[in-house]
Amino acid sequence: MTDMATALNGLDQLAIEVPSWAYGNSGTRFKVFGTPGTPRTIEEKIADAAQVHKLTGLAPAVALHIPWDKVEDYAALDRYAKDLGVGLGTVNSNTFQDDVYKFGSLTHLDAKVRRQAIDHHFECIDVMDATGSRDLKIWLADGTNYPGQGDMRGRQDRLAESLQEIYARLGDNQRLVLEYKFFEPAFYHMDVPDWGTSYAQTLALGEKALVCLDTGHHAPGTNIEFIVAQLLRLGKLGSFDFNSRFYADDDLIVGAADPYQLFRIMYEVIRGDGLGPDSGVALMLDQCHNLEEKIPGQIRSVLNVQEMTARALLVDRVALAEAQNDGDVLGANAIFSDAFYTDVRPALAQWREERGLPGDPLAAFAASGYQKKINDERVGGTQAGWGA
Ligand code: LRH
Ligand code: MN
Ligand code: MN
Repeated sequence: MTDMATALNGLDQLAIEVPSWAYGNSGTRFKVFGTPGTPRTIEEKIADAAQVHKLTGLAPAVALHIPWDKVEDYAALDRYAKDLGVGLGTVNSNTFQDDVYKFGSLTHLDAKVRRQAIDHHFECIDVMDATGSRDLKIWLADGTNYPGQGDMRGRQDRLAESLQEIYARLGDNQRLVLEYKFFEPAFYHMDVPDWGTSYAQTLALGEKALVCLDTGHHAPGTNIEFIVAQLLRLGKLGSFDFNSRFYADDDLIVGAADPYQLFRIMYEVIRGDGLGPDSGVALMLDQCHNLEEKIPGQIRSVLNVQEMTARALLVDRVALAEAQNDGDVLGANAIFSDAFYTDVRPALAQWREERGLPGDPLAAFAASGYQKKINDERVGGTQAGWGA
């Protein structure tokens, strides 16, 4: 196995974007439970996100969702975030909550609806210009519920045209990432259901268009790390939305359901040079905390990503290649899984302390009094939710 000190050096490359919406209330279609201290404004969401970074050193950027995080002055919001020690990251568009998009947005039959959806993306690019954000993330709820309901092929053509207009608006240092999802809210077909569709659409646009992989957006049993390896090979992996799932798009704490899968994904990220600020791959969380407190929930997630990255860095790639070349099936598998089964937690606590961070960020948060402070302060107003 690679020695621990060498492996942990690689962790300095790790930076994870947290989503603004993780700090608001969320739930299922049955109930959204309120939580004391929940932010009422984007400024309060950013303040909470800053706590995650302060205690872990892992989460220097906050992703925005427009119009959920709409403000008058985005440059001022960026300055506010920087004063708290974080930056503003990916800008997510939203064409999934307005009545006008009932039958689609960028794919809609009616040119007026497509125009409105394209203009919304132009507005998102204006936000990026003000915040200095690099990435515009597009996830579309577009699709149909019944065979025959729509012309799937015509919808692909209209999608390509709409994306082309949006792409043409991007600045030199800006990118578009197209997220796919195999079902929901549409149940027969989604217009961007899989990485192949996202790849084909972004390839047609050009090199500033890339694929976003949300780990909760595949059919059960899908080998996600294979998709990661393939997209990195093709130079088309732009970003991740990390979360974990038992059944569908559960949006649970990253690594909670299947830490081994997270390890395998991070191994392919490292193998494909996808780790680090210059890699062009943005590691983002996309989560909802329905029952648990949100700030510790986000801390748990970024720590899980760090822990599985550390274990993946432990894989002895030279020995693994030798075993693979020798056709040593069990030997190769043992080298791979030995790294996974290594407890890196004591070494990570030390790694943090060496960097002036608390060895146990969750305990430090509990001891900080921050939760009590916001519970007391944030009374009145409307708690932000997933969608507000
Ligand atoms: C869709 C999705 C997409 C949205 C977010 C709120 O399921 O993953 O990334 O922007 O959830
Ligand atoms: Mn997502
Ligand atoms: Mn999702």
